[in-house]
Amino acid sequence: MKLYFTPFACSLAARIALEEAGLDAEFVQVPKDLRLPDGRDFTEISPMGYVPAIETGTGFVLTEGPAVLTYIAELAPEGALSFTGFSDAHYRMLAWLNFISTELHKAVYMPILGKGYSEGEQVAARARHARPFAVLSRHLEGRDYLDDRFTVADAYLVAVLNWSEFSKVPLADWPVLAAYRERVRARPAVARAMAAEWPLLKAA
Ligand SMILES: N[C@@H](CCC(=O)N[C@@H](CS)C(=O)NCC(=O)O)C(=O)O
Repeated sequence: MKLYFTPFACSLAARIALEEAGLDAEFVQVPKDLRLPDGRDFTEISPMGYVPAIETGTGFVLTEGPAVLTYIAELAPEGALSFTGFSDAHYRMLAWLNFISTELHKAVYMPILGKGYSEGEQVAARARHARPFAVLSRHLEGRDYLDDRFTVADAYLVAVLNWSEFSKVPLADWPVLAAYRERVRARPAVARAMAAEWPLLKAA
């Protein structure tokens, strides 16, 4: 499998999932001009030009973070990254993936970190963090992970919370969330994934 990524973007969640599951992959860094090393334009793979995208050995191409993460979770050894198919916990995980995608990634961080947003839009986006952070903080109080054990939803959440300082989203004011991020970052597979991308981010 190939993972198309940008250092420390949301695609970091997919790298964490692959590391956690011990799955092999080729990692292709998407350049700023979207021209891939093989000459293709990245929009031929991901029509919006967004990471993450995966390409399997059989040529199946999948985009959209929550779908990519669910796919990797299904490939992983049973129970490593998700819960059995038709279980309440499985659907809770899907709900968290959607929550992170819509209430945090797109609503809060994207207008701050993405291109083409006005200062007013950035201020409004930053202010939107309080409601989802309060929900998450209440939920994570007394819990190690979003559910009874680590899943791809935690991989996505840590990748998104990583952007807080850079976006001036005040994570330090939310001790439960700050402690959760430290706990997830301390997992060996998460630390390995972040260490792999750190020099690439600095070089970018
Ligand atoms: N709907 C996509 C959005 C992914 C997305 O926003 N990716 C960002 C990085 S975190 C990206 O590739 N941005 C490049 C750009 O804005 O040109 C998903 O959920 O996977």
